[in-house]
Amino acid sequence: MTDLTPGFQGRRRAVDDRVPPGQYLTDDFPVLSAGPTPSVKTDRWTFTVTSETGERRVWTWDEFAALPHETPTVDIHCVTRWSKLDTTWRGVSADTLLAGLETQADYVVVHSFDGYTTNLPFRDITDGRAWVATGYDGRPLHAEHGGPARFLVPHLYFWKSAKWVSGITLHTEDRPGFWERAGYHDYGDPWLEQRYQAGF
Ligand SMILES: Nc1nc2c(c(=O)[nH]1)N[C@H]1C(S)=C(S)[C@@H](COP(=O)(O)O)O[C@H]1N2
Ligand SMILES: [Mo]
Repeated sequence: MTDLTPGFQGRRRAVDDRVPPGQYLTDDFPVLSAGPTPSVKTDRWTFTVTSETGERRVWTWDEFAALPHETPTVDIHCVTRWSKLDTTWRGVSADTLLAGLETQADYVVVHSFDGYTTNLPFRDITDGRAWVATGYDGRPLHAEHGGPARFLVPHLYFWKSAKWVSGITLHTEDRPGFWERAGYHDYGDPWLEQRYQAGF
């Protein structure tokens, strides 16, 4: 392969390094939902953060839209083995939603309007690693992909990125969510292939 330019080799290696073990790349955006797509109207949409002591922060759609937004470009990895590189979203960082909140919580549960839940360590939604996304690829987020708003935690398998998100609750103990109770891994690191729990 001595005829390849260093630049080409460099780019190829960089892409391979971004695909976790057991995953293949796709340019499609598959839709994976446990049930039908719920109709979530923005005029009745709210996002609620509830701390372990019951302190609540609630945003309406308009209040949420007024928060500072970011446009992260990230790679996403589904446990069904597809990965998609350089997806661009628009959303509010979880850091913004949690700023100044008094909490001793070590875990969060993300809640959705369809009843879906998923659990994460609290630290995994801090430091610019999680967003509530309302836009994808320059457009409002399509309902099939979780619109009007979904959670986005790209460093974990995509089932942790709850669609049609309604809020997060903070907890001092771990509370497994929908797929985690059905045998998916509690944490779901794609680089460690944490797909399913032992025993399922
Ligand atoms: N509310 C809700 N969120 C959800 C799901 C769901 O069924 N309901 N499925 C999860 C799973 S298993 C995956 S892989 C991703 C799929 O997101 P996509 O349909 O946008 O590709 O959403 C996750 N978030
Ligand atoms: Mo999934």
